[in-house]
Amino acid sequence: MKKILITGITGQDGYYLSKLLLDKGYEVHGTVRRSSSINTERIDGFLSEYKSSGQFNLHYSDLLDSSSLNNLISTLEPEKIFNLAAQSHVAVSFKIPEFTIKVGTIGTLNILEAIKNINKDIKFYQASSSEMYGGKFEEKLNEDSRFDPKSPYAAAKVFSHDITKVYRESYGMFCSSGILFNHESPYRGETFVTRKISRAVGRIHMGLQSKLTLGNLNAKRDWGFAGDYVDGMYKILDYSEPDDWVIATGSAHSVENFAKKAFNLIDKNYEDYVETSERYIRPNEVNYLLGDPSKANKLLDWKSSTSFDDLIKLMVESDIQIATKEKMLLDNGLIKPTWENPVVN
Ligand code: NAP
Ligand code: G4F
Repeated sequence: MKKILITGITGQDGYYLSKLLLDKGYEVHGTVRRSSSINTERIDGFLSEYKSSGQFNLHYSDLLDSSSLNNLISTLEPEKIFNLAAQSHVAVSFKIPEFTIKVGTIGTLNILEAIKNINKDIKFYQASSSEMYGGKFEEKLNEDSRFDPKSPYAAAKVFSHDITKVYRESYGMFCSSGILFNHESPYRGETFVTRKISRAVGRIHMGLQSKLTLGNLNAKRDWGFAGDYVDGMYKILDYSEPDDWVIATGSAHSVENFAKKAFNLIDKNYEDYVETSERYIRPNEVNYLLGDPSKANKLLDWKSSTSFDDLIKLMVESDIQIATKEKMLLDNGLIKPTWENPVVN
């Protein structure tokens, strides 16, 4: 069975990519960080489903621990490595810049060095980001557009994007970057804006929350479905040549529009519930991100297949189910009431 290593397997994309690869018959290995509480919630289902077959395996590591990465890569010699690990929250990157930058730069370098020294045939995928563009102008962004990072997170991603290209060109290694625009799902972290909204809509629907506090409602993003985007990641490493690829839908919407549509699904007017606070305004805002995925459409035969409205519906319906369970546990005194708005960023 062909082996794949995924860093950041416990995250949103780690879940969807694992699912795709397990369905294709790969032996999936992922790195997890030690934490004081269990952080494998998204992938626990795979752990039990593939326990006896050994098709799904987790290993302790950290992108900043080159010894564990070297041991793991030399022991497994995977066919491909998907580097999804990052401190991926842009607002948080202003609060913990040193950690965000170390993981987002040295972390990537550690893997590239390990591949170079252990087996140059291992294919490498770098999770680059549309944040690298900075979003100052209302333009469609492609693989040749200029980077203008606006946060420690984005600056680190630019470094990793560039160093991936350096290893590709210097050592003939198969190193590709997917410049992914925002992608969301019911598995999205609760402090990213789309999930923060869908979670609040679910809780408001069940009478568990009364207000939703957001930051910049005018920011626009090209939002797609994570399940579609991991297919793009797979196709990027399956292509004949290593390269850089934009993965996006080609449409941008405002945060306000996302909120309006999400509240419409529970027959409520968002203006009655959404308030704004300076607390969620970033030191430097990325106002507008719109991707041009023509190259991936044409050469990878990849396209986003979930509409904006369907994505919102998927997320809201899932969060109504979660809020329904939460209410039942609360009503039976099995959990304590949480504070009104359970998310911090
Ligand atoms: P996510 O849900 O935040 O997952 C991030 C993953 O990285 C988690 O598994 C996390 O582990 C792990 N991680 C963090 N620091 C680490 C470290 N020092 N060593 C090893 N692992 C570490 O992010 P995502 O949405 O799945 O995104 C996946 C990747 O794509 C990230 O690199 C992100 O920056 C990039 N990206 C995402 C988007 C998007 O819209 N989702 C768009 C473009 C690019 P814990 O669970 O232990 O925290
Ligand atoms: O959901 P966000 O936090 O995502 P952001 O900053 O675009 O970053 C995400 O997408 C990137 C790809 O472009 C990834 F690389 C990155 O790892 C991450 O997955 O914020 C989206 C927009 C921002 O303009 C933000 O200012 O929503 C605005 N916003 C308004 N109110 C808010 C809020 N964002 C958050 N997180 N929380 C709010 O209350």
